[in-house]
Amino acid sequence: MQQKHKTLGEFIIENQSEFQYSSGELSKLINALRLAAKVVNHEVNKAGLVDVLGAAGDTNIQGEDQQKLDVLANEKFIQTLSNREIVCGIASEEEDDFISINSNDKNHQNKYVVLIDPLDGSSNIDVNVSVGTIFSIYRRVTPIGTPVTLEDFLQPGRDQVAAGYIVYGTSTMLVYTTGHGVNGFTLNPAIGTFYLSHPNMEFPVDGKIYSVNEGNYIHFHQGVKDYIKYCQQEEGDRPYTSRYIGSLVSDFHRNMIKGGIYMYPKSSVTEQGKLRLLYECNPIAFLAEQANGLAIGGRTRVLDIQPTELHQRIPFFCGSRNMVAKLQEFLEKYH
Ligand code: AHM
Ligand code: MG
Repeated sequence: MQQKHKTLGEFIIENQSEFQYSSGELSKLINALRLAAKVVNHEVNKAGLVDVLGAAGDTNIQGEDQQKLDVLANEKFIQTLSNREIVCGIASEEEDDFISINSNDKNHQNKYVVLIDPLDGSSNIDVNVSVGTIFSIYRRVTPIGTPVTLEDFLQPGRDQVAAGYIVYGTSTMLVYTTGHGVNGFTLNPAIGTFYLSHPNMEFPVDGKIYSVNEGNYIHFHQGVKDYIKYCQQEEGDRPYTSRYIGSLVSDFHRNMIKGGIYMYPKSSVTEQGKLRLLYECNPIAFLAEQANGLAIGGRTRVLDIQPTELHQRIPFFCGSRNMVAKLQEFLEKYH
């Protein structure tokens, strides 16, 4: 049994043996993400001071250009991972192409690539609503010591070695999995340490919350429309409660704790859906399954989709097992 009040650092060391490839490299990598998370957390917490410190695009008193927070978060994560030389490649939602680290160095033995959405839901920052960072880690498929290629990043989600998110909410939490369940750590801002606060997180099998941007209802496919109507009907434990923050990490986090379903369907205006397979859907789907939930992209299991491009979008549904299964019944009716 895991004891409470363990620090994230202690937890990583104690659980290193569970990593399939336990050279300590993955532990170092998660430690680096933890460090970057603290830096970004500090910046996100200052966001309300933007009028005092200067808005993005302005020049501050030291003559430095102010940056948008999502650009800054992107830089912090990339810098931390590249400077510590613990990965061979990074792909980010904020970058057009992947970044190869020391790709010409034959002695470079690092085997992991990281895919990251540095600040998801960033349109929420201006109104002081929670945002998050999402990360996904794979073992490269090309030989160690050679430059990484697109193939190293276009792996199906089921091959993830680890995935997680940081939610910058009323408190800041880092939640991750290495394929052995999901654990959540809360930052004590006074001393800058993450503590294990949510061991073995699991979705309740049933839930009563549905999360979807209902403003787009008219554009949804019939199966999704019917499921939404089902959620609203008065019968048994329905109608369900509607909760939508518009920040995937926060909506997912709440639903995992309370029981619920998150939906971002494709529609007549967004034919592929909105969310990105590699930076958002795969890591969240890995967490969902590790927490005894389900994640589907249309009718397929998200983790089985073979990616074809870095910034690919898919329709995305995830959450409590019975809720996703019910939605699937509605989707099947129209196929
Ligand atoms: P982003 O990567 O541009 O921040 O977009 C992703 C976000 C998710 O966090 C959120 O669930 C969704 O977009 C909200 O989209 P919408 O405003 O269309 O409902
Ligand atoms: Mg995003």
